[in-house]
Amino acid sequence: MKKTTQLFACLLLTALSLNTAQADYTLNLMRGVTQISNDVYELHMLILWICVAVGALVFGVMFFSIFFHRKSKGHVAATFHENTTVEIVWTVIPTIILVAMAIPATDLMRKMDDVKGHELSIKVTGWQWKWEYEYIDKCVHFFSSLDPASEKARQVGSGIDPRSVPNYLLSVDKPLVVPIKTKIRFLITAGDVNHAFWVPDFGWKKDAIPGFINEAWVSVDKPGTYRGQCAELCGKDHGFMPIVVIAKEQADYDAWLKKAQTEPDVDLSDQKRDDLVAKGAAVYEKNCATCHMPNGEGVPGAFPALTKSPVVVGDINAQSNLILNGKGAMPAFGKMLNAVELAQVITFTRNGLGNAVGDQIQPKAIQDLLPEGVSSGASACEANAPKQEKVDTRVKLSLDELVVKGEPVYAANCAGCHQEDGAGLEGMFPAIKGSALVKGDINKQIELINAGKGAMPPFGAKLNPIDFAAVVTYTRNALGNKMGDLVQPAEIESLLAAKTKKH
Ligand code: HEC
Ligand code: HEC
Ligand SMILES: [Cu+2]
Repeated sequence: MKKTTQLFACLLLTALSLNTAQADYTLNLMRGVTQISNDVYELHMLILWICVAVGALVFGVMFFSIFFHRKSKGHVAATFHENTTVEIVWTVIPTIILVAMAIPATDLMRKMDDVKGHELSIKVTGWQWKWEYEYIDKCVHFFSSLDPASEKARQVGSGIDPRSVPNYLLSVDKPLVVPIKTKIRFLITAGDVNHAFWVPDFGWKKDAIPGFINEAWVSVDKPGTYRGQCAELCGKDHGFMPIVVIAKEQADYDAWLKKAQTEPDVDLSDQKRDDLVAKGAAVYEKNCATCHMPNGEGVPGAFPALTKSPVVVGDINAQSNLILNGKGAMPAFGKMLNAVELAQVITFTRNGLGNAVGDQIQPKAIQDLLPEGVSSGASACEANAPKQEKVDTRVKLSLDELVVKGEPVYAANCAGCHQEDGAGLEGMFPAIKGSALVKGDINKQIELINAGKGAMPPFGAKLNPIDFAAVVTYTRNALGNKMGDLVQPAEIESLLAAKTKKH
């Protein structure tokens, strides 16, 4: 008896404290911020009141009978067994009640599942332990991780009082931003283990399962910041992958989208030095080894050695600036590689190729070195967009016109290796001047420039047909060559189209 009293007192106190001590907590479901979440709330209330009515009725009859027909009053229990009428009644009535409850519930579940007519699709991928968001066809893609303030405070022995951190464990570095009053479809999946996407204000929770795509949708009624969490135990940092959705008015969202589209499509979070070095080796191999040689010894007189180079063992920001902006024949990589690749290759040159400076640069620091508004690497938009802008290849150009157009294309794309005057570099890059290939079959030359060979990069996907035709014609009629022939953009286009079809 004493135990029961204590239990009841305890429950009562909990209920009271939930209700009053902290305004953030209430006993009931929240209404949320969408039509569906409101419908869920209404359905929940409807079912609750049906349950209350059934409970009141059943317990009412029971308590009435127990009290008014008790033995001490002289009542004697009936002795009948089996009563078909009673059994039918207590089967049929609950069945009717259940069916009556199932009708609105099914109707609402169908509405929740119906993504027809969505105006925006966002792919959500759960990772250990962050969320990845991709705005389909909008060229926006980013990762969202626990915000630095919570991250710092959560470390064991950080000495930071979590209560001093606003929205502790419920804020992120890059929130998901959506327009209000727009039907948004979420395509939810996971990259490693099971997670679940849950924003209570949306009125639903969806599993994120590797290899599966679950759908859900939302149309947020009013602007605001809505917070949620991963709702599936997904490993040791399950509690540290919150979700933050910011709903904005259409105009504000459009402005945000425009800005987001120019941001680089990479995960800028910090990496360990060993990882940077390991990945940087591959970036170096692909982008730098042609000139600085695979082991970093360079080519005397042409390309400086990186091994023991004063630039490489010197100030890391100065080195980074040189690699971002280029110098003389050294190309500017700020626009060719993304911030992550740049951080990797720079850290690699300082801790590989016979150097051991022991420091590193992180992708975020690279981003900061770039001028305001310029972002390194291809943004999601550029990466998704067709490689070449559409040009009209029906134009017929004269030989002189092609040569004039070809000169800047050569300077921008070829001179770094073959030199401005086409003399090439002994033993490294063949001369264009007097080259057997340039003096030979034009189709063979087109093939080489399209597909590349050895250290010669492929240009088929990089140059549009007009620039391609111009640079080919330029090499054959300038830089000391005088073939007198030309190729038209339309021919390049059909040659390259025939090539891609064969594959
Ligand atoms: C097309 C050839 C070429 C490629 C490709 C190239 N570089 Fe260079 N690099 C040069 C030249 C030429 C210089 C000398 C620039 C100057 O001082 O005028 C140079 C200078 C440097 C220097 C300064 C070295 C010193 O001691 O002065 C560093 C560091 C460097 N490059 C790193 C890289 C990295 C990293 C990559 C790949 C991401 C790369 N380079 C790709 C040609 C190239
Ligand atoms: C990163 C350095 C590099 C760049 C940039 C480059 N090339 Fe080359 N190119 C080479 C190398 C290396 C070869 C030799 C390939 C082989 O035969 O293995 C070559 C070969 C050639 C040849 C054949 C020369 C011969 O006689 O064998 C032509 C023509 C040529 N390149 C034209 C171009 C044009 C046009 C561009 C610009 C659109 C260009 N290259 C850009 C490195 C480069
Ligand atoms: Cu998770």
